[in-house]
Amino acid sequence: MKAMIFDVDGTLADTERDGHRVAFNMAFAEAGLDWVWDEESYGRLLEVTGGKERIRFYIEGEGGGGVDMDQDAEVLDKWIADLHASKTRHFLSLLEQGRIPLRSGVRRLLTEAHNAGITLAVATTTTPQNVTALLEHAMFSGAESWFQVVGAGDIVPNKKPASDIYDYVIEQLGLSSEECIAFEDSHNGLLSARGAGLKTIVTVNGYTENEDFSGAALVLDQMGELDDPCRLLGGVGQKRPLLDLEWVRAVWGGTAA
Ligand code: XBP
Ligand code: MG
Repeated sequence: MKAMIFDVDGTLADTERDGHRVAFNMAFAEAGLDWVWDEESYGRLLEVTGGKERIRFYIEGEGGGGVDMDQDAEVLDKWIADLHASKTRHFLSLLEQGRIPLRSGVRRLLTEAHNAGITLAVATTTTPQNVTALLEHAMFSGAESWFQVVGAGDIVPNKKPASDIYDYVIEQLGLSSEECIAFEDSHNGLLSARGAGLKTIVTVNGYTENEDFSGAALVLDQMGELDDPCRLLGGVGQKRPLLDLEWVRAVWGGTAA
């Protein structure tokens, strides 16, 4: 096992409910829109990955939501991109305020892997600046330097569940999919990683816990800490208190029991 490739939203941190969702609503209010994405409806909107894609999905689902759907496609694209840029500004400011911590066990596992000389990488749908800011504010200043490749956002044509972002990261790493393992939190993310031929460990969260994770090598509620142990939800493995490098290697090698 040469590399560990991490999803960001929902996997490294619970960014969606108290981060992205809040930032979308702030951008909507700033733009004078009366759209409000509450916790429940946002769960349904998460079916579509990518913030700009999610806004478009919402507009289409709401029959326009006050937006003229017959306008020139380029004008609509620009309007969505501007609204999304405002959302990103608000999201970055939430991160800067330290409002979004890493999930349980994330810092520990990243540190263990880094110290063991395992290559680390990111494969995410979110905007690249969001990754930089999350690592900077939730992990430590300069933490992004631990990651050899950060594959993010519009760098590939198709977002998750397409495998494009994982294919891109694997290629940039100069490795084969057999030499890597992926970490995801969602069905869409799992499909993306599996599509790229990666064994995948899933740590679920409140929005994804009831999704279909067939094909995952291991499903846990979280990576966990000794005083905040993880729960085994699926896949092969015996009850262990936390996801450490030894367990990851065993899952990757198919020897976890
Ligand atoms: C993450 C996403 C992203 C974020 C918002 O999915 O779907 O769209 O919700 O980020 P994954 P942007 O964890 O599967 O990569 O607004 O920057 O797109
Ligand atoms: Mg995710």
